[in-house]
Amino acid sequence: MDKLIITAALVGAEVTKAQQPNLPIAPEEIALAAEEACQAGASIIHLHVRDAQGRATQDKAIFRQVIKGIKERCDAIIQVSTGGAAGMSREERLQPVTLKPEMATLSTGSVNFGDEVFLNPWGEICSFAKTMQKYGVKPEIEVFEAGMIENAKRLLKEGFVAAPLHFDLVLGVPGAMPAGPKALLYLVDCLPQGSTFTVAGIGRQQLPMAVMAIIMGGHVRVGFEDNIFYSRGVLARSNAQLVSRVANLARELGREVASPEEARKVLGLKRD
Ligand code: KMH
Ligand code: ZN
Repeated sequence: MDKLIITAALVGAEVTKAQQPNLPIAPEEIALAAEEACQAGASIIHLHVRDAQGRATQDKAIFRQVIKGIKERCDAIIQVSTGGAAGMSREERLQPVTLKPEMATLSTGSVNFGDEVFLNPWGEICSFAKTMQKYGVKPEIEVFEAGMIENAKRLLKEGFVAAPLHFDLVLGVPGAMPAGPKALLYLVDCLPQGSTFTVAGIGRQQLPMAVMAIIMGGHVRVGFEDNIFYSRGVLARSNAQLVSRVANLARELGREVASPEEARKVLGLKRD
């Protein structure tokens, strides 16, 4: 098995400071949280940013500032979100890709997302993929429902993305694919041969899904974007605390944790 790549999804678009007082929001807070997560074993930072009021934004200037801060502090692979928040326009969502980060997310279908709809029609998916090709950014294909894997295969067939693909299997978003062992096994079974995958369990499913991913040879995403608790009713102290638990579990289970440089090799990333 490859060494375990841990992605830290530090902030997301939906969680608030009222729900999780340790949520990093300001650019310096996000950069510091990235450094701590990296020290705890994360090799990818999945990045959303917020404006001065704490609202989700895809503002290029804020992404630039946060990416600079992270790069000054650690060597993690930066993976910008192109999902942003439900309801954002294609142009708004694509802004951080033009900064040429090493990776960006690519959601390959539409899905109910809590009370909202996260809309990704086919034409827009192609245009996101084309923009990533243009800027030399490796997509992480975000899968919230099984049909999204079929769209990824179509992208591959039509030349919008190149193999080997890397997926993030997100399980447990309210209104989307529920989390559980059978769901995860099914999704992994659907992946094109040679793909790598990360598993992101939402809420209380974060930990059990992470353990399954470790055992199955997949990779793991944790962080406040997906789950704000350490255990039932107990808020996590930091993103790093969640990363650290997964790193320790992986070692206990006999799986080593990848450094950013080792993660780049597994994912076929070339530094610019
Ligand atoms: N906030 C969600 C609507 C991504 O980062 O690309 C979409 C999302 C996916 O978070
Ligand atoms: Zn995200």
